[in-house]
Amino acid sequence: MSDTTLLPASRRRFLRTTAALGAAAVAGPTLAASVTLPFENGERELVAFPQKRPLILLTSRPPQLETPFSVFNEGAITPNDAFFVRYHWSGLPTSIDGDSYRLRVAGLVKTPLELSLAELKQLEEPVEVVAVTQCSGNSRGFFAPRANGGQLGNGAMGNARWTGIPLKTVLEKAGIAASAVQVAFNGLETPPVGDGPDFQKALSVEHIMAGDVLLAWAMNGEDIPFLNGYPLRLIVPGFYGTYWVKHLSDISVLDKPFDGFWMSTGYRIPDNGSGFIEPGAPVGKTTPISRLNVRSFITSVQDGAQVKAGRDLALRGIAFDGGHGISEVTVSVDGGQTWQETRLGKDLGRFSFCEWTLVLKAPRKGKHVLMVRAVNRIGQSQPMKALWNPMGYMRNVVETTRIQAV
Ligand SMILES: Nc1nc2c(c(=O)[nH]1)N[C@H]1C(S)=C(S)[C@@H](COP(=O)(O)O)O[C@H]1N2
Ligand SMILES: [Mo]
Repeated sequence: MSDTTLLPASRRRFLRTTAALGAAAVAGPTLAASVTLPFENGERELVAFPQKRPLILLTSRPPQLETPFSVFNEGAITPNDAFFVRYHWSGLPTSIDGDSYRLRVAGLVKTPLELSLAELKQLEEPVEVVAVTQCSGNSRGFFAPRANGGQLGNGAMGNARWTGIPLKTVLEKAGIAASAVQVAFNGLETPPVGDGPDFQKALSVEHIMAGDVLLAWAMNGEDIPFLNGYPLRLIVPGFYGTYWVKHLSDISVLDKPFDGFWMSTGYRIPDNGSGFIEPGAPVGKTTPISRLNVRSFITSVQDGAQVKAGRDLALRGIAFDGGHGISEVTVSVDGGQTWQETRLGKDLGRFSFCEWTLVLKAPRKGKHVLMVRAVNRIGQSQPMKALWNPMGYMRNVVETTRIQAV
């Protein structure tokens, strides 16, 4: 079977649209529409990439696309064609042949492996996990003082059902050495010549052997879309997106911590327990970013919306955390003075978006400030006042939505 039979229309579309995008980057993009994110210089175009509906464009080379926030009101699972996209380097392969693709496992192993997709799929019974991936810099555009990096709204996150096998299974098949400490991961794309360090990440052996890190080939029951990591990506439930290496091609078992740029310099946070500091304070010692902070959003009303006074208002939204699971979501309609408990939706597992609903009893005429706050099973929650770090990572302030009842 060739890649054209695996991805019949989509691959051809990818090749064609990639060429068109190349021309567009010179002539100015051809656009579906535009939106304005609610911060300075927040004007963004909506652009449709291969296998994607029009998404909010941050950069086209490399592709960086945000999910329009309204998508999160449609359900707990983010559709593949609306799922955000983030890359560090523009050197993407123009096509990937699922047939000749091999996953290499090397380093401190008894038997180095080269596995085809078909072989991987037969190693053991596939497993599924519903898990959120969120870019460390999601919501960076709201940081004040401004943080350098892509000025993202709240759309660099998504929740999908991933199918694959535990990475642990593959490492056991290769036979890792007792001295193994970390495992490094590389994907198929490369930085443009001379431009910088290849995107590679690493996890501890201990983390992988706990069993929840997966090698996934399917997303929401279909092949993973090209821009989300076809044909295989690493799934690291509960961890920020940076570890979820796409187009995974090389796994290397190491007897010491991996020292590549994206672990030793990039994606590090202040090593002070919270990862946040006072604006302007010295960063001090740093540590690699890891688990997702608790977050929650109202998805059913937009900031500044007008609603009917005296009529019940059905509110809904989502909450998630780094894998302990959400235990409570509360909403305030008086700017944080009092809080009402919401009803949690179907439990899709501790790594998933958790939906919540609340019927707001007949709001009085006038302005109201809604707030939403989640708590996870170990009591972690969200700060009332936004916390800060110079990288603009891990934002998780209690979100505020102003409405006017008329
Ligand atoms: N091969 C590869 N994998 C990668 C990256 C990348 O640049 N190259 N970026 C990472 C980062 S920082 C994020 S947030 C997620 C984004 O996943 P998505 O594009 O599927 O939304 O992919 C991760 N995996
Ligand atoms: Mo990211």
